[in-house]
Amino acid sequence: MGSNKKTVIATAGPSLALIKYWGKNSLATSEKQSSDRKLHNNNIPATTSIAITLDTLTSSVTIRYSKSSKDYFSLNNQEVDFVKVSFLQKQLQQITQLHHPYLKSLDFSKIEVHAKNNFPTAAGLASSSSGYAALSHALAAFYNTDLSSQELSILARSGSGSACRSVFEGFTVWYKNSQYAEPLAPITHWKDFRVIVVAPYSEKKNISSRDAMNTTASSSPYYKSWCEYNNGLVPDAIKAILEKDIEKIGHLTRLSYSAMHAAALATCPPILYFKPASILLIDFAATLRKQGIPIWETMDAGPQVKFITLEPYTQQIQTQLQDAFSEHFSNLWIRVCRAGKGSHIIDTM
Ligand code: 2P0
Repeated sequence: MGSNKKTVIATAGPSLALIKYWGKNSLATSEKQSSDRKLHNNNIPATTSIAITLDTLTSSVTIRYSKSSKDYFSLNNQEVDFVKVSFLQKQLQQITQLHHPYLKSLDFSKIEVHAKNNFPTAAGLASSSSGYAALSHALAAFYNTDLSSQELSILARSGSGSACRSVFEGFTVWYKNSQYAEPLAPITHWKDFRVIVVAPYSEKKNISSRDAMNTTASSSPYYKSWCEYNNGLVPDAIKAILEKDIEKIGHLTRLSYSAMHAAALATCPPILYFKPASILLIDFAATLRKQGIPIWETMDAGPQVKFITLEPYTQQIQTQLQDAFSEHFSNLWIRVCRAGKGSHIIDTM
């Protein structure tokens, strides 16, 4: 192993799920535990998810040796607990010991880590997927570990489940019980596929995805049905993406998010991510669909709404959005995204 880099900057885009990950399994209960599994047994999905890595929205992470005698981690220029970085450092150490035993132990001298998002953080826009993918990629490069993309996906997943998908470009699939995501179709596959991200609210969500998933699993009467139902959507969703069938993937996307939110809403206490503007935006999409415009909505762990559509319709949809919402939601935050690259290094010094 060569000496550590002095500075590394990595970037990644958020992974928007069309077919959702919502619920965790433990491999230990179902499979014989090898040391490998013991190390990597968090954020193992109970449902298969299919997602698109977005361009336009980005997380970037810079790592360099600390100028002071302590580790330091900032998110959007505010100091945050280093424990998240230190957890990933330990995971990285374990991956290299298991899979690259010829490498020496990593030199964890004090470092500074600066993470930034160019979009609202922890507001239901999948910033943890892009953030942990960029952080994992930056750490792996900083320590010269030369991980494969599958190993990077495992590392990112240990930080946040959905981050394992942001390692890859374009459309991705993460099978239930798998430790890593896989590429499904590259950026070039479906050039006019678009995601319009609409965020009427910028505040942080009041319940984390992790807690919400665990509460759904432990107290929703529909949890088991949700998992079976969502996993049943997967073969048709893969086919729809490979055949570039917008009607089909739009329909399946709607089925997946609405079933996920129904299962979450049935918990005690209920997990309710919808806010007034979310409902208005869902109605907006339904109205446009009746006019023949291909537009379907999805929602994640927050009140924001994402529309999937095709490039020729994006201008008309944006104009109608402004007409319908600007009076009541002056701060409507809208971004039109294409399929983006997977996590990557943008600079090393
Ligand atoms: C997804 N979400 O598939 C689903 C749909 C939100 C709704 O993955 O606990 O931050 O870190 O594994 O990945 C958001 O949850 O949760 C998420 P952890 P994560 O994108």
